[in-house]
Amino acid sequence: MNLNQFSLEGKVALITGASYGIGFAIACAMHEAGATIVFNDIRQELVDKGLAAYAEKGIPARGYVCDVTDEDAVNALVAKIEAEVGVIDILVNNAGIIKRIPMTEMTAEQFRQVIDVDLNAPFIVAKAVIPSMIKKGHGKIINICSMMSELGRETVSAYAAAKGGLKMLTRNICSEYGEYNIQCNGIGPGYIATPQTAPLRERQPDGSRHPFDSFIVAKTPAARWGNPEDLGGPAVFLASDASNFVNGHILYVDGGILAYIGKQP
Ligand code: NAP
Ligand code: GCO
Repeated sequence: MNLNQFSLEGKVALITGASYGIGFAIACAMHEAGATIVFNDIRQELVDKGLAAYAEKGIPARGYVCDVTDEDAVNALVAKIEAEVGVIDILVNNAGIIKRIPMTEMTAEQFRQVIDVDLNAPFIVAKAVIPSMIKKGHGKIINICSMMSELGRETVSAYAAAKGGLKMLTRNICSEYGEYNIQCNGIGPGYIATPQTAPLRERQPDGSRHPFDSFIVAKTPAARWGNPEDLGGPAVFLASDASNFVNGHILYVDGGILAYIGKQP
């Protein structure tokens, strides 16, 4: 087998919201596979923080400030990247937010905010990069979905609706642009230790583990939370030629949670 098929040499990868967390880890893995890394974040201070973190790892990433929900800003970002770095070969729609509020207490505006970042923005950014991918004759789009693309739970109605929609947007991009040699797949991380899940892992006042922390460990065959680095290899696979016949697939990187009923208490 030709292992070069996993190489990203010569490819430009845009990872959204990648100053830290899952996006940062995926960008680092793609750099190691040879990709040129470009990322955006919503504020200059975050972009600066990200640039410093990439530099510390010897990664010459390019960072731009852009709110992925702003279509004009996204179109300008893509044009700027194409002019300064090159056509985007790989897009990772990673930027995302969550609001954990019981549905009957969530305002419609709060619901809309989550849908805007977690579903509308991946549409906007994918729409902006696809034309150049078609011209170039290939492209890879990776949408960061979630276990909540498959399951619900209390307080995350907007997030689950968005991530469920993102699963179907992934399949539709596959359906509409597969003939142009564009592969659009999703990664569905399990519970990963990042700032987004920090509230679910906070130590209790008595020093004990958060009940949700213990719950997730019991529900995971791997008996641990995931690390952002666990997502690097799967992302490189879906960004590489090794996955040129994989399309419309959601690859769950969850330590086995979705396959497991959970350990008996
Ligand atoms: P995170 O730590 O909250 O990082 C998300 C990043 O996206 C942050 O840098 C955030 O900036 C940025 N962002 C938010 N809104 C943005 C916008 N409008 N424009 C540009 N950037 C924006 O999240 P994470 O845990 O790394 O998760 C990354 C992705 O994985 C998300 O899509 C999340 O839903 C998904 N996911 C996470 C887990 C998990 O367990 N952690 C599991 C499954 C899926 P700010 O800091 O300003 O918000
Ligand atoms: C939550 C968590 C999850 C994870 C992830 C699971 O509140 O349940 O934040 O939503 O972030 O999406 O795959």
